[in-house]
Amino acid sequence: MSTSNAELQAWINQVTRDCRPDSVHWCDGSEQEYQGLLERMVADGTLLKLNQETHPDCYLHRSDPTDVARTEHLTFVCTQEQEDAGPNNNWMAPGEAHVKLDKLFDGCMEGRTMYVVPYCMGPIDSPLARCGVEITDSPYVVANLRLMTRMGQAALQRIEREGRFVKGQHSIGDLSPERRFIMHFPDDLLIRSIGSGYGGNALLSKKCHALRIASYQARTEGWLAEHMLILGLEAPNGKRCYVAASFPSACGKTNLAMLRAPLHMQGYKIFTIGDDICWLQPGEDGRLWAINPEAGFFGVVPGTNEDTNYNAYAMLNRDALFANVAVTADNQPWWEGKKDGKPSLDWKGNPYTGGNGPAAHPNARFTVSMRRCPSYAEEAEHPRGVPISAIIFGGRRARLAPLVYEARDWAHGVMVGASVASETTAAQTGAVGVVRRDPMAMKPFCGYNFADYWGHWLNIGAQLKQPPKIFHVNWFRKDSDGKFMWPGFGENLRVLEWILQRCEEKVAGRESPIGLLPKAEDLNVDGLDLAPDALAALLSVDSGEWREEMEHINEYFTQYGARLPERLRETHRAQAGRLAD
Ligand code: OXD
Ligand code: MN
Repeated sequence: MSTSNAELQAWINQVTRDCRPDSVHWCDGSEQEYQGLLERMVADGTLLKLNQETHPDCYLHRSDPTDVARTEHLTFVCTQEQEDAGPNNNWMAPGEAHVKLDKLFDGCMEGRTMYVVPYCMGPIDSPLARCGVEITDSPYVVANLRLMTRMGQAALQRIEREGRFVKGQHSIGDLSPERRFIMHFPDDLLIRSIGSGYGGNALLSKKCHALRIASYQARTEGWLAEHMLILGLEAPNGKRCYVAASFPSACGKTNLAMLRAPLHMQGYKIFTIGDDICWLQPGEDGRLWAINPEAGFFGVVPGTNEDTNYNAYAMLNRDALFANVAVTADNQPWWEGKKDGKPSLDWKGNPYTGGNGPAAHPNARFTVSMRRCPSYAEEAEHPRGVPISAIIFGGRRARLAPLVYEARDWAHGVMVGASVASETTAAQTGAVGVVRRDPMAMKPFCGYNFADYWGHWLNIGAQLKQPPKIFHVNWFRKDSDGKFMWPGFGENLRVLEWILQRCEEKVAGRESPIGLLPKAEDLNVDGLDLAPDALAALLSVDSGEWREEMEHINEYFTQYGARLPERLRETHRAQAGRLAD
């Protein structure tokens, strides 16, 4: 096959010459092609068929044990000037990066098939959507892309019509962490990734394209590419509004996006539009409009059950690809937090004895098409997207941050987002549970200098006649015994209810130096088994601790030097001043 787009054809020819695959396969995105790939992977052991009676069309991939999470220390943004990548990114000069990568890619596909995968991020006819092409030697990556993107013929046609696309060159190489790099060249809309088959490193459409490259592209084109879920919230009166929420990896975006109303809040419904990435653009009407560029979910499996995420649990029983879960004696997938069955083999395929760590890897994943989700909303296909009423930032913080508060205005909201901190999780390699700054949950994903990014956020706000209100939430506050103070999961709807009421100006907030908190009587806690004083503690602001926090935020902002927007400095100063009063 070939393409009428000369740039695409020339790039494919070049990669073919360099990587020397045995054959080249252009993906059309058909069901037949998908089934063929699955069969081939079952035959060569890349995939294991799970119990087809209980889990029809479900497969398990056991990855190399050194390749189970994103590797941020091997991820680079390669701009001409280091300052453009900023202190938030690892940087390498493009020339040096290409020399290194050219050596690693040289002949790396010998004996393998090279797949050419055109894909579209966003509804195929949406003006907010953008296209890309991933070249990969991993049929497992291709199968995942089929679930995660609109891939194949229609995407290629759009590329041929528009001419512009993001290039992603990927090879699993020899899977060695010594020879693993995930490099981004934003000026060339180019990604080159080698040595990993893990989703965040290898499905280049996701973090590499839809966040790192897209954030850079969005800055030049006047939109935002964010690490956010999108949900539709329908109130008992039938009115729907849309919320975008940003939390660091493995902090419950998927659970919130698919939340099912608990019994006592049956009048409410949540509709899922996306669980990880959101592209936002000011509309002509002065509102902020959002699309989910993805078409599937790549979620964390452990902890998922009927109670924590009813909808996700329901969609995992067919047409799903699992990575690094355990299996039961009758070959059903199993993970920590699953309420039935017991593991027979662990995630590495060894007999599970109970003595050597969890049965499923803590970052075990599922990949499944969005359409399989019972709460999936048709609006996810709307070319124009959905108008956003509220933006929520959040982090995983055992102390300090109250359950919920509202920013005073857009600029204050940008400061709130820019100061997000969270404890690290298993989604990235390295220590778990360490508090680090993760502004807008974009620390691993912003493709350029954070200072310029915050400036861009401020500019976007200035274009909005009806900006969304901005909130901060923390589901993870712990008491002095280390127990979570808030039940979380479905009960988070109570917080969404307050947010909705604030958006509709139905309730007033309580002023505090850090923003507006709910008045205790406005947060519905009927029937909740909260420890005495827990609500007061969850909604309290300790000025002393917050003064310290403002110092830490200031130290963090100082790294960005003169590039830090003055407006952000002022907003920080004003909040520090309110806390000092
Ligand atoms: C993800 C992540 O996989 O953030 O979504 O790591
Ligand atoms: Mn994510």
